[in-house]
Amino acid sequence: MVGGVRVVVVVVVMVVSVAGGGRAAAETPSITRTASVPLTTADDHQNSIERTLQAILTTMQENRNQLQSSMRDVIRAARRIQREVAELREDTDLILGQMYKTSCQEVAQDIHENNKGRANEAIEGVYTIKPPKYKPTQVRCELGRGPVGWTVILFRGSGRERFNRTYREYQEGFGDPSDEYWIGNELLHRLTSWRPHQLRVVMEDFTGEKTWVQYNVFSVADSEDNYRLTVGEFDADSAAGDGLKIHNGMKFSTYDKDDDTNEDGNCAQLFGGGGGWWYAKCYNVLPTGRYRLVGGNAYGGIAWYPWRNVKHSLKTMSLLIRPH
Ligand SMILES: [Ca+2]
Repeated sequence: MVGGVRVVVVVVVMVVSVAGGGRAAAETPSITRTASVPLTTADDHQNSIERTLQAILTTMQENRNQLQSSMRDVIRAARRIQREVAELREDTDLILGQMYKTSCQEVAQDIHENNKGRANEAIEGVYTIKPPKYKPTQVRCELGRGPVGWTVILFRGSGRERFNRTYREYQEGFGDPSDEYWIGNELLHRLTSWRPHQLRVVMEDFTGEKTWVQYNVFSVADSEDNYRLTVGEFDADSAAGDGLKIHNGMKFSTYDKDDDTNEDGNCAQLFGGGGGWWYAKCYNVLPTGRYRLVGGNAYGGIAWYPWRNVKHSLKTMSLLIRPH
């Protein structure tokens, strides 16, 4: 704005006259009047506006600075809280870690030490374990006479539990650790990624014949990798054959999540049992199959090929793991 500008107020008065008697309307020419406002008054008015605007701008700048400063405080506080929460989590993990054993192997070692090295009876029971960075969880332990403890990750043998479950349920685990149950894929990952583990499978058919196999490598990947199975170093002394060969390297699939290598369908849905498993195209071994009260001759039951025909349901099956 330049000082001394003449402020002119233009008043335009439009007078419209309407011709009567149904004739078309006619416009009367506009009359323009101009009026001068005294210069000093206009300058004062302008200065006042400028002062007001300046005051508003100053206030806005102050508010902006204050807001920026508050934002910085909030960000600093949020970072501090994040750090404190992380420390608290670590502390909680440490405290819980002192309260619970990390695996059935540690439970066995603890009992063995309390017995001052004397051999204890082989026992089986439900214990609470807590691997690092995972919640305390009840699991079934099979403890040997020496400092040897196996964690049961699956048991079949009563038919009381339903195994056609969702991916989410297999992830979390389900069932009763003192009876039929699945330990949960997330816990399996935590246990086997923390330390190298071996796997033992013990099974029985309906004639009462029993057998076992062992693998010296067993681990389960994280959820990002769909809990992919790594199983190997089959123990040559095993009493039955290597059924898990085709399952090695497979992702975990359930009836609601198909990650098998069968392009023609979802193995978990195809055989009527609906159990989740590391299906390939589709299976030689199926511990999560349908529980049948007799061996039978149908797909979808609890199976271990090559010990028994893949259509021959078994009476019991336990999967156990141990760090080594
Ligand atoms: Ca498929």
